[in-house]
Amino acid sequence: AYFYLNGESKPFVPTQADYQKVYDEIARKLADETDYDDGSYGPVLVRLAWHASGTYDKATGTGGSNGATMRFAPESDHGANAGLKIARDFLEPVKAKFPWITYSDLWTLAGAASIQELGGPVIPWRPGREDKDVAACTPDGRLPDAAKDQRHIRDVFSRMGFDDREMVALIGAHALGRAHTDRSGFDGPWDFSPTVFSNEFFRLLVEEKWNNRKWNGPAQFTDKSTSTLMMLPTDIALIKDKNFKSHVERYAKDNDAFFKEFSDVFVKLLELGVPFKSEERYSFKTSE
Ligand code: ZEM
Repeated sequence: AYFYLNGESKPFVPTQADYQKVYDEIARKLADETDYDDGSYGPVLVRLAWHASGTYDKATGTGGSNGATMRFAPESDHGANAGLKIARDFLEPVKAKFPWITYSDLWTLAGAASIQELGGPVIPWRPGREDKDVAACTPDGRLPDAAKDQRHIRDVFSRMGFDDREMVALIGAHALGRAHTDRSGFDGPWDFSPTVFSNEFFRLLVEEKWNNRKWNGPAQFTDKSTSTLMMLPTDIALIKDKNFKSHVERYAKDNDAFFKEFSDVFVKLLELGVPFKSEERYSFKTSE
């Protein structure tokens, strides 16, 4: 990535230290701007990184984080991407401050930074994505539909190249954030600490009793103890399916295993379809 700074003839080649500055700027904004949802933009940034990457199709090599085509309609208007303008807008001042970084590197770096800043594992990250134009937008329907079952989860995630264990680990990101009726139609947080990355989602899945919520919205589940939490039909599919459930139970018991396996699979997600020139990944320093 060469970037000519104003008036300078030397190409600017960013180093790990330059990317750490971008990380630090995102971390600073996360700490300062607490006027959102449960006090953090982190969850919606994780979702942006995931939706930018999860369009990947192994068979055709199309989609994925390379390109940042969600900047453009029609992709920005896909139903699954409702609400993600908030995350893209949050990152605009970071892009303005570090104009040499591509949007596709910035969005994925912000996802990695948010996982770390919210108490999750280190997410080794490498640069090299390039932004593409509107013609590279992916067709609608590549991201999963929460109303469906385990067959749909396997269809969508195996198209990206993931196995059962990786699918369960990835969906463990639902420890973070919440659903919004004006975005997906679903409503509520998955756990009691939606701004802390942990295995709480898995613990609640196995330890709590989940009933159908009686309401006017789409079919979702609510916890018997407090009726304040929610699970999507696809989340409940993780305990209905025998093989998925074995991983849910393992992660519920072993947070270290979850952190390790989540980090590996999130790295893989953010890199799907990217023609990297370098093997080297950077492990960013988490802020205090
Ligand atoms: Zn989610 N996700 N997701 N997810 N997701 C939502 C929110 C968040 C599915 C899904 O339909 C939904 C993964 C997998 C899957 C996050 C991260 C990751 C919401 C609520 C829905 C409906 C949106 C709203 O209303 O704001 C389905 C069906 C999935 C697979 C079967 C994976 C993989 C993720 C990351 C690795 C995060 C962090 C959120 C919370 C966003 C927020 O704004 O708080």
